[in-house]
Amino acid sequence: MSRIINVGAAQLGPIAPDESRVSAVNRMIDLLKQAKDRGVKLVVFPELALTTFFPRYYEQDISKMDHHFERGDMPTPETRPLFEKAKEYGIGFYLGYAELTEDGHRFNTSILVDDTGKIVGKYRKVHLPGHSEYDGNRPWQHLEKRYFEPGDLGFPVWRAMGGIMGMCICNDRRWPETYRVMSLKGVEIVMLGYNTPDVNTSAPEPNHLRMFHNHLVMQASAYQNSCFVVATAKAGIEDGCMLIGGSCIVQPSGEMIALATTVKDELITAACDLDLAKMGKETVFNFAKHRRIEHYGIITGQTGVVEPAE
Ligand code: CDV
Repeated sequence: MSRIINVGAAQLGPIAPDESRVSAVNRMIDLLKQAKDRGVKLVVFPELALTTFFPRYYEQDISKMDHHFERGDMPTPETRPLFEKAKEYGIGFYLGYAELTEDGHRFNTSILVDDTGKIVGKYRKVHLPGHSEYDGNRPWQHLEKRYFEPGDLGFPVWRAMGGIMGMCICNDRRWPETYRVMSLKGVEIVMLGYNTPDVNTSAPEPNHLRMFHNHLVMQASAYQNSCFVVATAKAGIEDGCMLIGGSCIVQPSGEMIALATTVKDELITAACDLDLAKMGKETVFNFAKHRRIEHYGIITGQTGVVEPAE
């Protein structure tokens, strides 16, 4: 039986601070329509896809940011039309949003909805970049450590739509542990959304490296874990802050098989043969045969660097 699944990365252009959820959802529904016309069965939307990338703004009282968060279960009244359209089209999707739980916890979250409209999985961002206090040396803030708690769900994977699916969010894509934990559970497609400013505001670095590193980490990780990576940006100038595009679909060889060419709303697609993931998992990256866990303990036993004595 064929294990080919048509996948789409539905990049969004900028979302202005005053743009409504309804408007963002309508833009996503337009991309879903394109996906349907192109025979796509699974669409990946960006990180925090319903709002502007609000961690760039400082608020002393974090509850003043709560209007950027979704409360209660998905779908909310504003997102319901997206769920309904996707179900009507028989398309599954990944959606990133800010989650405020009933007991007051705030997470940078994504969900996976299958092609029947059922929410099959939830992920909460583990690697939160940036800082928690106002930093006057930056042109804009990156306050994810202020507004979110680190995810408490680990890196689960799910059997859905004929494959083994996993999720992560933005900065997670830079960490090899993210993919390795999921690939130890057999992941075949890793989905992620991102918001990446084109300037590194924490240290001087040529701007072109932002796109290079974006692709470098995902191509290397797809190869080393023999899986597909479907990565979707929110891109373009949001309230004066430029976010890179470069949404892409990477196959298990590490090669890119689709790449966005704009920093606007744009759907890219690829037919992903999940058996390509199987091949690497059974040969070069046959973990059961080749991994040497007796030498890897330090990876989970130690967080920071401990250099040898002088
Ligand atoms: N949203 C993010 O996690 N952005 C980070 C930026 C701050 C470097 C990223 O890793 O792309």
